[in-house]
Amino acid sequence: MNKFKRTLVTTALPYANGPVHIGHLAGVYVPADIYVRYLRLKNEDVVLIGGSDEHGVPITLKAKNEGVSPQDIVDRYHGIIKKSFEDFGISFDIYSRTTNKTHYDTASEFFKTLYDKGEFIEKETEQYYDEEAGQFLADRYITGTCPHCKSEGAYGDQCEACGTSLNATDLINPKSMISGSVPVLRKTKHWYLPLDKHEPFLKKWILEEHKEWKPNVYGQCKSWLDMGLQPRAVSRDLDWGVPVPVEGAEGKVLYVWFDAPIGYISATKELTPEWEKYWKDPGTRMIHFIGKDNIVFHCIVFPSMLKAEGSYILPDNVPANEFLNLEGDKISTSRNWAVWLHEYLEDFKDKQDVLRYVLTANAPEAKDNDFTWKDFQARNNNELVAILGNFVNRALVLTQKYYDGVVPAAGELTDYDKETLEAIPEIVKKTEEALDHFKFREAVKEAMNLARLGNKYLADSEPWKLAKTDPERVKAIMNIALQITANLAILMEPFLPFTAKKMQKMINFEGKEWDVCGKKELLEAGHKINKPELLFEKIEDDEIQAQLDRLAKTKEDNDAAAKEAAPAKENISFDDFTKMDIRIGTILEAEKVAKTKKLLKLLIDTGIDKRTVVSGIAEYFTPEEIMGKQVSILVNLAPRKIRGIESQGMILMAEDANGELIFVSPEKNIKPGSEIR
Ligand code: B3M
Ligand code: ZN
Repeated sequence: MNKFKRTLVTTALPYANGPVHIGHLAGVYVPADIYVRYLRLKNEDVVLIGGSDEHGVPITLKAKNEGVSPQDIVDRYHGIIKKSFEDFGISFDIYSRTTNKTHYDTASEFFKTLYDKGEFIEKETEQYYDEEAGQFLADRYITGTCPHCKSEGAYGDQCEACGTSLNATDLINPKSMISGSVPVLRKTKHWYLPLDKHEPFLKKWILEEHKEWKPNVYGQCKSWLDMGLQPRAVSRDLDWGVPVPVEGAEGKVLYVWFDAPIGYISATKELTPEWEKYWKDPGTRMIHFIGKDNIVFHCIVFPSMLKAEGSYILPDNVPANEFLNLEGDKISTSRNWAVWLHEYLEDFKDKQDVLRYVLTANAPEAKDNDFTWKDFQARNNNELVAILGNFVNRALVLTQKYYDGVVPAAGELTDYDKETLEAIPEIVKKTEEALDHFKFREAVKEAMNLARLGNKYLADSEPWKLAKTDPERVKAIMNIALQITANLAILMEPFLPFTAKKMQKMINFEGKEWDVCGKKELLEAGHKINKPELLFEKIEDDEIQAQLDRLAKTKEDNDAAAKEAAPAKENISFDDFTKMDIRIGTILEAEKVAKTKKLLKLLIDTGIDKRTVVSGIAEYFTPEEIMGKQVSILVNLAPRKIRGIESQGMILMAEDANGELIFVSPEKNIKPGSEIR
């Protein structure tokens, strides 16, 4: 039935330069985890491999910006990412990282093998060099004017204004982002993987032998192959990464996309001394779970590397997902437009399965999809609570009530009972079929259909009305409801592992395997179940509103940041400046000026005297919250009357492009009257 003896499942290694968000989970890790849990329940030999991708230019840039080392950055985020995956029950057999020694050795050796086999071509090209900083510049380190749309601030690899991919040498007026100096062209040598050489093989292997791959994956491969492949550089002039292990390659490292997929191999090595059987035995089926932006690397580049090496197997399938958007906009780390996994758990404690469920039911399998908080709430309240939770709770509570928690014998069955029981194995079969084909949306929908079936069965049969009049009938109904519950406790495990564990505990049905699924008599008469607890709870409107408010605030902040700062004013002399007498003062009293919206009357201790100042800040601050605050005050501004009150001076405020006001206050308390200059 299956020509494979074991399965190796890999998940894209997230860059360790930020935490992970719902897009990561929906696109890669939840589907991979569902798949692996399913295979494990079927008792198959399967390993789930993951880890952090800790190389690449963005990590070095972030380190530079923060004034720390790249290692500091990746240590920080590797920890956060690993914890998030654990919290969400992503059941890695190993979650490794690409800065460890095993990986350096493995990547280095892999390169060396290809090098010795003559699988690379060496090319000398001209690349930008920063003479002040004394280093070659990665394309991301260079900015300039875009040759296409002429906008400033285009990067050496891409203009973000018009979206064109660029070569650094295309930029007009290039500037190094490290020193700000004008870079010069210098000769440098690199190693290239001649993808063109592998093209005939790839065409046959993908286009002819893997027609079953998902249409989005197959289609992307086809268009790459139709365009024709070019040699790709596999080394970079950079000081962060795996050093190129050949003589004369000082200051060069392996390109991050060369070493990262080898990370899958290194992690397997760390996991087990038998790693080779997973990577080299044709009896292994290798599956890469990735997002759509990684397709070319996993379907074309990495297979070419493996093929060139010669002793490795190739992936059997690459079920890449499309992207998940958030409330209609692309998820973006730099714009903070995301639901971060660690933050989700602060707000929705212990609700991992709710998010897993929503992300699976709405997974971006065939096209980009949108996550909305309203949909999240609706799926929780109308599906998890109202269908699955409600059914299981009813079945268990009634069993406690009528039979003290002991499964009753079914006795005689009606046609409706038999039909209901017949439906169980059918639903299980459909769920399996969907899982086998990486159709996780469909799979979870089928699994929920079993809960729907149970819910409808109980609602139709109304055992609570028959308790007195027809106790034999009630026994049959409750027996069937419990068989459905037991089936659900296994069927749901790949999707909702935390909930399934709870269910299994509640019905005293732990440690079972997938093969019991679909059976009509999982719980024998006389089997004792435990006390039920609620599986899910309603999510209220205010919880959802809080999330929407947070996103609205992010939008506002982003808009404000995008607005230009006001243009600079004309120069003044130092004398002009010293004419202003600016001091620190303390607000002693504050009250609203009657019949105005904006004005507060303040009494300020200026260190020289105590004086009244009228300030237009009432829309931003209440009198109570600013009492006692230290502020900056221009004390020699000529007094003027505002609404009949003499204002003696002016409080200094900072105002952003959106008109938000904040005080300019000393960093710590200082004596009133201290001069600002
Ligand atoms: N780190 C890109 C990404 O996170 C890259 C994946 C590597 S998989 C070997 O999208
Ligand atoms: Zn442009």
